[in-house]
Amino acid sequence: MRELVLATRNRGKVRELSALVAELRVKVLSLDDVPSAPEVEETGPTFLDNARLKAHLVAQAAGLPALADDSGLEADALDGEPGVYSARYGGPGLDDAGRCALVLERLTARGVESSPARFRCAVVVARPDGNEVACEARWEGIVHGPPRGGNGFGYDPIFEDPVFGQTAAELGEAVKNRVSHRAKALAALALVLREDPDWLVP
Ligand code: ITT
Repeated sequence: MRELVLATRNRGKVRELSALVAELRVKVLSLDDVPSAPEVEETGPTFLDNARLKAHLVAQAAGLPALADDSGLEADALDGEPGVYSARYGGPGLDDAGRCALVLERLTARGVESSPARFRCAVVVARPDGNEVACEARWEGIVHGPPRGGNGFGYDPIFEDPVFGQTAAELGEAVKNRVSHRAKALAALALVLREDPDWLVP
């Protein structure tokens, strides 16, 4: 069976990606299976640059295809913040709840209670020989407080889907995995790979 390394240390992503790649019919490995995988400095200016960086470094280290996701939240009223800094917004002392609180504080500081926003996701599958497939997608919604819901991770409790009227943390994983930025990027990737099933193992 073909093998694919999930190049992420975020447990929320691992859970979602594992469900989303099921249709690729690959054996999924984690970074724990690749002890030589380097810590990646996400210094790129875009989600796509950072996803590329992660996927190629891990594919090289593992000698296997690797899938990386770079993603984050953009709030219009904050000029696109937290953006590519989503994981480290506010510095290393904050956890997910602290970062959600910081977004809400900064909205208040700008005199608004809510803002149009989107989650964005770039996914890249890289092979050790340097070839790659990349896809991007977004999930439009509204950021506002107070945080609601106990599912998901990251900014899910403050991101409301306008169709469901619920936050991503209230939706539950089955629904989120149909409508999210990550779900749509993975669906596009699956379409590309389905066209060329031998791409993962040339
Ligand atoms: P890896 O680099 O190891 O994959 P990371 O958490 O550092 O893990 P990113 O640099 O891509 O990953 O940062 C993504 C951050 O954006 C993540 O930590 C969350 O705070 C936020 N985020 C991304 N997708 C999200 C989602 O579906 N729900 C909630 N927050 C999300």
